[in-house]
Amino acid sequence: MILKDKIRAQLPEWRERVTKLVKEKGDVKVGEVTISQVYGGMRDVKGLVTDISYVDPSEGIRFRGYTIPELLDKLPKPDGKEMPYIGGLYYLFLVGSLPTENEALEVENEWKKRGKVPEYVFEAIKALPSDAHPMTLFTLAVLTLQRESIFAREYHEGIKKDAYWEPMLEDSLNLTAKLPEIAAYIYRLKYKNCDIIPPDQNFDWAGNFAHMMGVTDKRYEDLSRLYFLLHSDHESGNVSAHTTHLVASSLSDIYYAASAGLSGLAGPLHGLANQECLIWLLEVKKKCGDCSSDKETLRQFAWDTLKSGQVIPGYGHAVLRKTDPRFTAQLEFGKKYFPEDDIFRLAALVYDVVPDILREQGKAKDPWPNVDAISGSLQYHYGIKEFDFYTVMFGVSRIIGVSANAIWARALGQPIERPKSLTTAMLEEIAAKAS
Ligand code: AMX
Repeated sequence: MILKDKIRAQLPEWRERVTKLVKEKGDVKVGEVTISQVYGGMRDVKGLVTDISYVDPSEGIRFRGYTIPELLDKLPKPDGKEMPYIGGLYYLFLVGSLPTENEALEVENEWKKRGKVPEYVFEAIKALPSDAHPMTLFTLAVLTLQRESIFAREYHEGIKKDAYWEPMLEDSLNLTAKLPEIAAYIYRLKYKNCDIIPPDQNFDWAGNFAHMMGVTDKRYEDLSRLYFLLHSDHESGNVSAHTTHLVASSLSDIYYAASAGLSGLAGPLHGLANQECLIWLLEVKKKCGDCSSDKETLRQFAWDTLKSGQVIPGYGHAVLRKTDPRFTAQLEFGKKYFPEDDIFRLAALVYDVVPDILREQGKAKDPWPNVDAISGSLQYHYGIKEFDFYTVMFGVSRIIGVSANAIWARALGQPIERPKSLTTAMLEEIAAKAS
């Protein structure tokens, strides 16, 4: 397999680089930790390493050094389509360099070979009560697949440590291959009377998802490729990525680790934010129609939201200090294909109005939109109106990123995570000594 060969070829150099850095410069400080950080969710504590993505405060995310516009331009695309193969993105994450079309197709073909979802997964999902959240179904499906883990089996058979990454790669390919079908199955089971659309091998990974969702507009295939690319990775410190890394650091396999990450993604402060944004936009629409002739009403509505103590969903960012390029990529998509869509126009108008209001309010460090400010409105346009499902799509995409990271963490022998905790009395003592 090309992926395995290309990763294996890089490992001696990578391992030497990391060993040398740790051995010769292991005592060099990369930062300090304050009491606010200890009590404040470890915000900005530099304690993790990943070479797959980096969020630059002024530029937004880079994947393996490439910005979003660069990737949308350079990654290989299916014939006649505008958005790239996700197989090509996975290749980039795993190998570190841009794939040729054949290399992207190699990953897509691996996924086709490994895509069959065992019947017991569907049975497990169907056994849950009908009001179970789609994220519960999705997380359970991933966990159910754990019995397939090649890593777990080979570990118990005594595989050598420096080969751990190989079954991790096999497991990750086996898992990611099945995600589009599992997700679309959950959607059709819950919202379309269990009228399941089987996969079609003629589609690429993301196109097949669009097909199985039952969206007839062919453009939705491109939106799926775009969506899965944009949500795939975002450094290692966010909840889904960090949880996956933490769990995998105990040498749990990717099924255990990714399902834990998905449980974190299901929280309202993380993967649920996109649905909050859409709900807010729908409230705006109820209040002031399309607002296009009346920005003042929109302004008033935004101020009312702030004055009632709520945040404007989709605006602000922990790291970025300008418009999130993942927002811009989706805005461009909507402008190109459905500029007249009501909700999309409203999302675009909010972008004209809200940053000034947030600046005037003076609290948010970043008044600009993040990825969530618009993603729901694009799904809404194509008829995916069941908000609860949006986080499942986010999860499909996020496992691309976290599994790539987990393979590399294992290849570089990253150890079990074990930060140290202190008591409040100890922190008070440290504070007293410092003053
Ligand atoms: N509307 C109103 N107030 C906002 C705001 C917004 N969109 N964004 C930040 N603020 C406020 C904060 O609530 C905070 O107020 P406080 O001092 O009274 O507690 C103050 O501005 C400073 O916050 P910050 O340092 O600028 O932001 P942060 O790094 O603490 O948080 C984020 C970042 C995204 C959680 C925050 O901007 C926010 O709540 N935005 C709205 C919700 C949202 O879009 N969430 C998406 C999260 C992304 C994801 O995981 N999917």
